[in-house]
Amino acid sequence: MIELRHDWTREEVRRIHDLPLFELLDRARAVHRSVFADNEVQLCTLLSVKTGGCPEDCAYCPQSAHYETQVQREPTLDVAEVVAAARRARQAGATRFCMGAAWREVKEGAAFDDVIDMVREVKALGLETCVTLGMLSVEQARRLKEAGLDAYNHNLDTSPEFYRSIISTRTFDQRLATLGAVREAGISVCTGGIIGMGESIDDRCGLLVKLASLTPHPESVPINALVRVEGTPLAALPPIDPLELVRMIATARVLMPRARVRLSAGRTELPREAQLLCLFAGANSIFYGDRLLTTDNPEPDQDSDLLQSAGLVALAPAS
Ligand code: SAM
Ligand code: DTB
Ligand code: SF4
Repeated sequence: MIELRHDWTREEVRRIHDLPLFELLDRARAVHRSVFADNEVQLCTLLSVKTGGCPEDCAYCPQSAHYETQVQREPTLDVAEVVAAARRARQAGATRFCMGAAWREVKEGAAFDDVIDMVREVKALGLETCVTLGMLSVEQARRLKEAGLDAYNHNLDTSPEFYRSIISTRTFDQRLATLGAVREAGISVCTGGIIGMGESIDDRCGLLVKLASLTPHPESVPINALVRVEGTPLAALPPIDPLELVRMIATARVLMPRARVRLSAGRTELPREAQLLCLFAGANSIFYGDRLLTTDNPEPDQDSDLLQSAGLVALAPAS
């Protein structure tokens, strides 16, 4: 029996995070193998259904209207285009389709009605559905649930203290409130964060404490390495050491045994051995497809090779 705890302290988490690497890997692997089939990786495909022009000032984000980046503001995609992309993703082997909108929050109206239709139609293809639309109310979450939404992504991003130096236009508590609305509507919670934004190791542990304090634990925890985008305030930061990502993933795995931990943004800069080490350490999902929302992801062929080279298999659709 694995114990699920929600009361980890930052010190305890730091001790786990800082274990000798092989000891940390052993602990994470033991937890991972007690919950999941060892060689299965879920493939998720992302699509930006509304790109750019976002009023929030998230310092990492190329879609914020506060920064001059290559990303152009675009209208919401047609439902038919989104469904066609979802069909292609399913054909390529993805079992989860995640639609993102560069919104501060969900507003009632035609655009939200369209997203509701997207969810309904993508769900009808037999894919798991996930959306990330910014803040939302319980009522809006209920409408999404009714349409067939499986999961809502809304990241805590970093520790409550460091959060303030990354985003000024909304608070950490507002993020928690949205996650509460998602949970209340019976939608599964996808929430994680980003490393490489200049935060300390304690900040990373602080984020993990907050994620693990959610009761129940989030079903899905994306761990992103910052994609450093020209024009954003974080563009000139140094890249992370890949082993930092390995440690972050392994610690998340120990704290949240049943969560699907997702090796998310930042893989184009990670050597394949480092990616495999992340999957060894407890990640069991990747984004599959050559684009994330607005930035590059490895080519599908490369990813197929990556999995094959290690004898990993893509998670089959739930029957
Ligand atoms: N606007 C919505 C929101 O922020 O909740 C949804 C879309 S937003 C792009 C989803 C998540 O992508 C962010 O919370 C952040 O964690 C991640 N993200 C955005 N830009 C990133 C970057 N440059 N590198 C790594 N992760 C990033
Ligand atoms: C998450 O944690 N990572 C994904 C997904 N949730 C929505 C988004 C990554 C975005 C990377 C930057 C971009 O492509 O715009
Ligand atoms: Fe907007 Fe989301 Fe980007 Fe923040 S992360 S600027 S809320 S699109």
